[in-house]
Amino acid sequence: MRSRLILLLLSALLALCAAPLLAAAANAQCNNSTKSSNCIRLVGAAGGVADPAGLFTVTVRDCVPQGIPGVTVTFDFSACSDTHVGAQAGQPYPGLTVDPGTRTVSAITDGSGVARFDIVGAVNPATRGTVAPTNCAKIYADGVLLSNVTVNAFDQDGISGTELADLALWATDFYSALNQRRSDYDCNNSVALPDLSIWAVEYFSQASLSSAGAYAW
Ligand SMILES: [Ca+2]
Ligand SMILES: [Ca+2]
Repeated sequence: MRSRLILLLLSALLALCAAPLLAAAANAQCNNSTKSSNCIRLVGAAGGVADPAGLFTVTVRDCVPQGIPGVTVTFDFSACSDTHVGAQAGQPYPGLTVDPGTRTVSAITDGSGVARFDIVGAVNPATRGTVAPTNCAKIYADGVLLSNVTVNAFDQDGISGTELADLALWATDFYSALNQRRSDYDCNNSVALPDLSIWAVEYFSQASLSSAGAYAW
């Protein structure tokens, strides 16, 4: 009787230990994770607060599907040639970790499996001659590729936040007909007048009055 009880206890203990492993294995087999948009907007800040126009969420779920807390969600911007991200000190949004070496920005999922980003960044004037492709940024969850997103930025020169000089640079993209994704604010792979309308709303919001003081790359 006693040995049977011990066996039962051991079985229960093994099941408890195996549960997280099984969840991790199951998660590798199915991807129920979601993102808030197909494009991420790099923004400025005002009064020490990152512009809410740049808010982006990634929700990491297992096969149940249920949100997984404590997962490191990472944006890899290394293939996004014409934009760059502010250095760690210039990222007021809480919980972001900038790695200049790998050109990544990471955040940890909360109790509901949600990782939140609001990244200060801009078009890089030094590489403006390049055109980053659609879906240049990769999103990883604990190192596993989840998805890709396109990157745009209201601040076209990387200084003084979103101001009229940026509008002039946006216009050069508009007239070039190259459909640079950096200037495509409604995320339809085309630079057109509706994007100008979105830029104007952003400009008058005055939520991106300042740029990053320094850039991570
Ligand atoms: Ca600017
Ligand atoms: Ca567009």
